[in-house]
Amino acid sequence: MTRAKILVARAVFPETLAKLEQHFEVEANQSDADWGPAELAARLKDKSGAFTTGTERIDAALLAACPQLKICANMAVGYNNFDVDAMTARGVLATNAPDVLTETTADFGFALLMATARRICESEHSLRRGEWKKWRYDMFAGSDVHGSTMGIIGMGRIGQAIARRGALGFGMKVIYHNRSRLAPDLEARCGATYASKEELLRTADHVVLVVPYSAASHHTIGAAELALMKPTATLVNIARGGIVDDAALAQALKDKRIAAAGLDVFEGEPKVHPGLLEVPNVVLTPHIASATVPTRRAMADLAADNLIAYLTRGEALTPLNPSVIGASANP
Ligand code: 8YV
Repeated sequence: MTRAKILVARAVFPETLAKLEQHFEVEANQSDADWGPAELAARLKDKSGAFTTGTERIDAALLAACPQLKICANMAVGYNNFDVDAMTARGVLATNAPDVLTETTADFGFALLMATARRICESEHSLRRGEWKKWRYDMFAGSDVHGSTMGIIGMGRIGQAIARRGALGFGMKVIYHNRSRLAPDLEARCGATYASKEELLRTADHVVLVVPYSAASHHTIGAAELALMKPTATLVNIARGGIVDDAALAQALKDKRIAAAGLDVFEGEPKVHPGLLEVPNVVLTPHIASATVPTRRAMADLAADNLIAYLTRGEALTPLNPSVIGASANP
């Protein structure tokens, strides 16, 4: 039996490659070379499957050049790099990697919130620069996390996991805003109450963004929203670049319009808005919210298992466009 050909578009754990090689003829990118869209399309031309991360754009132009393609498995829960409608139209299955990263990503969201509110990075940088000569009553005095009000925008699995940490572990009042309101029992389990976006921005001491990126959520936080926030408030973005207008945020931080921000994602990353690099009251991390070894392994395994399940059995574990299964002439 001939084995299906797949492309692994980025460097992955050697164990992930070995697992895929048991089932497929694999072209890998273990040197993690930067393939632009044209090279990605050229390499995918004769492949049935693609193992992608959040950085590879799968759109109508690429799909038109890759007629053999049947599945793209994303090693990420977010899938704004996929044009799912175009994939569905072409009969290409899209899968993501939900659930396995929920708790790890929520841990990181909380860590970023703590680091931001308690000025951990700013004070550490100052210490390293040799500026700690004596103690002072107001030295790096930040804002409290326990007992404060946390406003979460985007109340999916990760938002809910952050809410539970805040309500149960830190005695926070948790309010949230989401496209649709959670069922009352779920709200109770998260210790969270629904608020309008405006009410949330006006009243929260800490605003945490966990909303998926789409055209509708572009610049969920811009100058107008920042102007509604308390001057003592912090803002944390672990969602996607583009959810925040980074230029407006850099200006708000410079003007001390809000106290501080913690950012794991950026518009146009890995580029970071220069204004954000200039201000001290921001914690910047390079998109690592899901980066623990066990979680990254679980994400890679899930993406690999989706490829194996679909290309060998016509099944999928976490499909985004399940209508394609069965409808596709030759899974
Ligand atoms: C990924 C993420 O590590 O899962 C997501 O949506 O943002 C991260 O966990 C990143 O997208 C690389 O695939």
